Amino acid sequence: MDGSNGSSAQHWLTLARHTPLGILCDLDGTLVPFARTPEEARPDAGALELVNTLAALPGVTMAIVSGRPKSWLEAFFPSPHVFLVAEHGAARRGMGAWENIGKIDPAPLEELAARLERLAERHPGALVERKQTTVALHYRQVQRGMRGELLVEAYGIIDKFVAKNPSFERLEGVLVAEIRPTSVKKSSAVPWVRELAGANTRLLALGDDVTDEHMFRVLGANDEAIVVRTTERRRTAARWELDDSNEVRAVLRWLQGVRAGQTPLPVVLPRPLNRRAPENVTPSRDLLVVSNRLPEFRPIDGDDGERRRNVGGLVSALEPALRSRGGMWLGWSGKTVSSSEPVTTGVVNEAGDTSSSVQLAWVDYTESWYQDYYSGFCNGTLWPLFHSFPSRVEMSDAGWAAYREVHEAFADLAAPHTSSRATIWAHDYHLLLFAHVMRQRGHAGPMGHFLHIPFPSLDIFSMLPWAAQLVDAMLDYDLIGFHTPQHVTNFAACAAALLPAKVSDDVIKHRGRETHIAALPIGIIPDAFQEPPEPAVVEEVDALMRTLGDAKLVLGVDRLDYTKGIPERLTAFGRMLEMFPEWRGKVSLVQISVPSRADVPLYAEQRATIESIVGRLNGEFGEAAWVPVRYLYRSYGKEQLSQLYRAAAVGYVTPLRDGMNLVAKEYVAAQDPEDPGVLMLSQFAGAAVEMQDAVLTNPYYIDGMARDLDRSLRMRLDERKTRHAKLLATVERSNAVTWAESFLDALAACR
Ligand code: GDG
Repeated sequence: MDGSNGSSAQHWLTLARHTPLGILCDLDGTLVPFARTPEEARPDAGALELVNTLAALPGVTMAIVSGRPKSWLEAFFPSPHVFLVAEHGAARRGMGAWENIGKIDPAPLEELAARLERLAERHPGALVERKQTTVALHYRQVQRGMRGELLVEAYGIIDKFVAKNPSFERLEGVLVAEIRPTSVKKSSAVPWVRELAGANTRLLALGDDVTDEHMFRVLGANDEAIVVRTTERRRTAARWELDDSNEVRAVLRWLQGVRAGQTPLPVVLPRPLNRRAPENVTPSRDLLVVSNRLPEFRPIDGDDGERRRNVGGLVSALEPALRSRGGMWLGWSGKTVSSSEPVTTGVVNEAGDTSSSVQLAWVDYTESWYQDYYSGFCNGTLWPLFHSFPSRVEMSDAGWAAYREVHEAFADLAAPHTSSRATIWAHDYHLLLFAHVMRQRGHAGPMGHFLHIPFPSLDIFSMLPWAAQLVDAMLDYDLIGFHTPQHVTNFAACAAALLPAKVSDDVIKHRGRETHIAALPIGIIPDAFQEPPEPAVVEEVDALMRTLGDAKLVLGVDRLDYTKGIPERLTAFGRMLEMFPEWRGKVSLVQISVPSRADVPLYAEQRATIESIVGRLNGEFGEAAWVPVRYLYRSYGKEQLSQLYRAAAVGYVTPLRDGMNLVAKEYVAAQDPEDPGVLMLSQFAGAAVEMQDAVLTNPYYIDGMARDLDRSLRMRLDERKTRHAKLLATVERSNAVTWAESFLDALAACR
């Protein structure tokens, strides 16, 4: 007997005795435990007997409401007393006869199923289940850590299909993604059973999956729903919960005993779910991602704006993990409010009300936070310091105070929405103190941090008056990830020098805690740069290419930032034209500078510097039919970027310092393997550690860079192919999703 209180017991006794009583019970994960494959999950003799006995009781209507096909259900439940709902409601059998619900044309699913099957062949453990009106991709048996990669590709295929075929939708179940007709939902079973059972029926629905929520949501005030918590917690419309199929069977057996006139003691009763104001409750999330800026989730074109698709590399990397865990992403809304106004915070579901969708939570910044925290401490102090530009560092007490204040604001919002055991993953230099403020609020779960920019050497880092406090607070994380082994070494050296901490290569012990430190270099999603672009996209870049004539293209793409070494890069290009005049008229540099932090004076200065160098070079070398440098201060879509990358003979990636540099990886991914361009890469980009087959260059040494550029432009096809093949293998081996999964796996392993 569990600790259920007397009123719960009375409540259940009243329901169990009610006539007529309708029971709607899901199978997989509810009455039958999950097995490794759908074939292996078969109702055993105990489950079959229980269902048949309940169905035979007077005053009870017993319906199995499942996603399984009708032939499968019929094989197990031949008795006409058991009502069956197959494929989530597409077909149903009451009183012995099957009827199909609605007109569904399953033809478009054929090609989708074939594509998913080809995908599954490449991912051991993945399994495609083809039903009459749905296709399901099961990934329960795919090894953890390998699932994300599968899902990114699968979602790509499925989302395109759904966009083309709006009568179908993707639904995520427990380790299964299912594509099914939007018109068919388990909710249709509720009025059907109610009608069949007769006037005054009370219903009891049991299920574990998001598809069962459709049933739960349409139940009446006198009905009850029990959610089976086989996996992570998520939003539910049920008022009661049970742990597993054993408990479900125990409750149903008890109910059967009650109706048979016995008064059995309940071995277990459904436990009430604590429900605060039901409309506003945000469920506790098991994975919280925190970053300064929230990912952009843009509506799909032509859609009603409810379903959204994400843009941006970090989002693609984290999306599978967030979706499969029903995670939340917390960040700045991008909005500033006057300091006298209250700061608004909020939480929304990113994709309508699907309970497994990602939630977004945000904080607005006051103007003074924007000034002192974002522009000040983050971008005026930490950014230049961590990139080893000490002369550009600005420091103020107000900056440090605002830095701490904003962390408190983020934690105030995160704490009530996150279970105290949830996994938290914070990103970048904006959030170095987040673990510290969350531990102060009692957070006990694993917390990790990934630093996207370099961590500097001790002599640079110790210029910060709050250096020791910062490292001390960072040691409240369980895992800190960096792009390169050098960043790890730098951090360890700072901890050893500034704190009474015990430091080894990969663990720092301090204040009775252990923090693991590791190099976990980020990757990209290579496929995203390999797909052929849409014709409309092609035209704009083609027009740009036509202006270059036959000249070879050297391409630079960066946010406009002084760390990216754009003036040095332009100067080296000019120097190359001086040293190797034979290139004049035969090569053009296209430099795309994406506007960034334009309101910070240093960035405005940088822009002016770049523009004046471009003007000088074009004035000095330009001819009527040839413009040496095309400078574009704007951003391009990913497809246009891919097209430009592919057209470029040299990817000219020469930051003075960079945590990683994704453009280098994207350039490699986009090349034609039969005629690839050459990646010229700064030795001070984190990417250089993994990409030793690039032409590595020193961006501070202009003559050297000019020679390296000449060498890259002259490189023969066989050498280009050899280098590219090795670089591509690196880029494909560890991609953005494997990176996210490895980080989360490493974080879980810390505990
Ligand atoms: C920080 C670290 C680290 C560029 N132009 C456009 C555009 N981009 C995209 C690129 C690339 C991304 O922006 C730039 O990433 P980077 O890695 O090169 O540089 P940061 O922005 O400084 O990123 C860096 C990174 O974090 C990840 O950890 O590698 O070291 O500084 O993905 O494709 N995207 C679009 N239009 C453009 O015009 N859509």
